[in-house]
Amino acid sequence: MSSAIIEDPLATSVPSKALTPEEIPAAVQEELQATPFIDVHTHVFMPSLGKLGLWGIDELITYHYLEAELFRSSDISPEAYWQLSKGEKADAIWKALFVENSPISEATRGVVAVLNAFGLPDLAEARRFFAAQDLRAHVRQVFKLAGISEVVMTNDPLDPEEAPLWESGAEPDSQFHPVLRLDRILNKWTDHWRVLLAKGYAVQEDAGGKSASEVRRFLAEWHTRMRPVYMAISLPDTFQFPEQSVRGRLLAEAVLPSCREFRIPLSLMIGVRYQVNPELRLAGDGVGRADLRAVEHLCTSYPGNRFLISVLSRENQHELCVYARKFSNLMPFGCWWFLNNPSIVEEITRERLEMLGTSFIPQHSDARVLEQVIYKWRNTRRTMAPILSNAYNLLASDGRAVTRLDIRNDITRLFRTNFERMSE
Ligand code: HDL
Ligand code: ZN
Repeated sequence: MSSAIIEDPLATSVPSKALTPEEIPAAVQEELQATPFIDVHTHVFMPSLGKLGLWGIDELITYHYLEAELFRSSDISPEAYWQLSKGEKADAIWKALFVENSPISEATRGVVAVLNAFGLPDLAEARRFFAAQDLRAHVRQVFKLAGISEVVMTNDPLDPEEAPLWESGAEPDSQFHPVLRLDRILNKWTDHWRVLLAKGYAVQEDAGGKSASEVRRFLAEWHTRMRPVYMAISLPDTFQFPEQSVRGRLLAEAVLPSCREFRIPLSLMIGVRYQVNPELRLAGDGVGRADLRAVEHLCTSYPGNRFLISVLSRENQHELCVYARKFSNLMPFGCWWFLNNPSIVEEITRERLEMLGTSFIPQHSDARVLEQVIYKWRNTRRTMAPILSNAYNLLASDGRAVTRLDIRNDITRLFRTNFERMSE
């Protein structure tokens, strides 16, 4: 993990005098702005992974969040839409969501914010600008505009496009941390066990026999190759653990011991109802309330494992906070996917601060297109500022002086150290 780029607060002229209630909001804003964040879950890729990485205006506009919104504001059918080229898809979305209607949803406003960040007046100018960019220089500029020092990727060792790039030695990048994503193994074993078999792992269709130890060998080989900062899986709202299933067995006998061996967390993102509308493809997933007793069992039965957990249902958030109070090996993170909207982020973040203090990770971007980090982190800072100011004003009015150093240290813990310490 790269060291924090913020200078030692004590070495700067950060005053440790008590702030007045009137001074707190500005201090919070400034410290949020000055602290580079770690983005703990994204779908962006380091430049050495080539075309896997999505960036530029046509990718921004054809983000699956916007594709879902298109079909509510246009007569085009999904079937017709999928026949279009990337540029034609972007044109259709731009017309429906940005010209014929005001782009006031979270995802449409995000594109406006990115265009504004680069001073781009329209789609044509934006296309010319992005076409002229050198990717590596552009990444540095985008991270600077987003106020992030590094991102965590999502890397799939069974993706036929991505795996060969790692196997042929993709150049690592200190600003892009790899993650071993396990959905194809744990959720889609029947579709993928033969790929492992063909690679020389003695696995079986029922995941019996040596399958678990062979999956563990596979994970060890990819840990050596990729050096992931954690392993991750997305899970349905029906997720149960323990469970007499392939997923239950491979989690218990391969993934959890492997994470302990390599001293890296396991990230569980729970609550997806996959493909509730398959016509929308990547935009077709929904949300369901999960039974978090599976989390309770994992944290209780595997005290040597550390869990990064995000849940997709708003109704599960309070339970997750309560579980985090019971288990110090549980780190709640982010306001995931359908929750990443200011109205819900505020509710979730306030209850986390009230119940957990600064012992959680408030947000991740889940960015799929590079430049999305610019608006997703602008929005996070904008939503966080009044929440933190309110918390500090309550603290001050209850009798504890608040200094700028307190604020800086808390923000550093929330957006950097809580994550960095998960992999120590
Ligand atoms: O499984 C995941 O990591 C989710 O974040 C999905 O990628 C989802 O489609 C998404 O992009 N959410 O923001
Ligand atoms: Zn994601």
